[in-house]
Amino acid sequence: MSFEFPKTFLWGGAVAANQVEGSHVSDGKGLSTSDVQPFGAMGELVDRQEGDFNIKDTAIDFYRRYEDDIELFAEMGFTCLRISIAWSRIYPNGDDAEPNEAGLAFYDKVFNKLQEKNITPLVTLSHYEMPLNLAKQYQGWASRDVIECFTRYAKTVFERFGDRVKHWLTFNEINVTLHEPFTGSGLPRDCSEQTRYQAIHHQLVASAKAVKLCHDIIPDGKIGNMILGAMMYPRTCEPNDVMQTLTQNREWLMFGDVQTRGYYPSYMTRKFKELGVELNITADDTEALKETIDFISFSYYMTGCASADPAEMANASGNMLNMINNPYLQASEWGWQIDPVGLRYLLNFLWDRYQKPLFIVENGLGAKDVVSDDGKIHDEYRMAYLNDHLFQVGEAIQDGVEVLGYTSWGPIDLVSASTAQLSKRYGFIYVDRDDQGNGTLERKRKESFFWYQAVIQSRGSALKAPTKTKSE
Ligand code: BGP
Repeated sequence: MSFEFPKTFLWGGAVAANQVEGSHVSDGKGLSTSDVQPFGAMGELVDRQEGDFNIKDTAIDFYRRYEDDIELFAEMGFTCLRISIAWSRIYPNGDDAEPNEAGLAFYDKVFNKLQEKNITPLVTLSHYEMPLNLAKQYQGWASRDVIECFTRYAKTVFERFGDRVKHWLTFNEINVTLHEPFTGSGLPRDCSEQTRYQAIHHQLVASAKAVKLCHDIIPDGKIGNMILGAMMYPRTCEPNDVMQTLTQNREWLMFGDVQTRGYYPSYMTRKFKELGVELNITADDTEALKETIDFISFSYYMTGCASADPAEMANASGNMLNMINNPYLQASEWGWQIDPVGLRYLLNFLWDRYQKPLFIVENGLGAKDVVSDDGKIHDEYRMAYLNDHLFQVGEAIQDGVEVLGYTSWGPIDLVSASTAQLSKRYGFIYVDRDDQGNGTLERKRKESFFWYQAVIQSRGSALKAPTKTKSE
């Protein structure tokens, strides 16, 4: 590709606290909702007993190894690292009057290290976790009181880190409550639509309030939302399939619509009516929602198809979502359908709809890597996947879309959010640890490490016209 990405384009990777840090009760941290999900977001919850194994308790030990890991990211040429703050490190119970200084001190060290390496932090306030106490005592986000707990937390971290952190995101994949209510909102899986949408409403209000706080406390800061970008295509061109596709896409677009426009889109009125949902929206909520985000961020792993035919929908699957397979696409080992062109399509679609800068904050291939006899990890399938996706990002930029940056998911192997496996590897850096927790935790550069380094160094001009992926 002869095209060079803009000089300001941010290149890097993305991780989440509960999937990398470990040290789940160190230095005053409280238990989080993630700490009681040993089988991942799609598994059952457990009441923790002393001695129970949860791979996230140690994860990849980023809590103690962050300096070396950041050195490796810097060696690859990262200009950006997306991390999340574990809310329960700062407010162990969520409703504490005072923050936990040791938790704040940890992130001080991380941000100082990033500053030393000239890596711009992009920080998510809540990535698939909240203090467990809030889920247990308050029914999670179903409670309006949690808005205040969250804004207290947001204010604390903006005031403490605002001098070094200028880029923020509110809730990771804010639409996830529709699919995994405990992961998204601390709610039971079988909660009613009324509870689920009220919790979502509270999150949208909390997000808007955090946006306002960020604007007030960090005047040169930028804050965005984060959506699971699950673009659906019609399974056929039969008009009812096309209409069904619009309906399903609106399930996630609704979040971006509220967060960019400051009010609910009109199509939700009918939807709420049909679901029998009556939201409690106060005058203060309506006012708060008016504070809109500065940019839109999203994760992108796959696309799927929608159909108006219930028999077709019965075969739907896909990462926590209801998607029919697209016969034109191949899938990863975990069945996630690989669609690089869909990323260009989504970028254009969001740009046309919102005219706000976009940031791809997750994208990557989970695969079972093998350490070869030569001691190396030849992950050519990952390079092919990322090459093809980044190539399409370049195309979108040439289409005129404003793209702020790209942080690949899991630049270092980490624990899977959906399945809690470590063997579902995304990294440029291999971590010696298996799903049972065996291994030295030693880090090793994969072949893709040097590939990504070259791509960043060339500002994308080293990318090649699309190649084939592992599954082909
Ligand atoms: C997104 C989550 C991430 C991450 C990623 C990959 O939905 O925001 O936390 O884990 O998906 O998914 P998984 O880890 O299940 O492979």
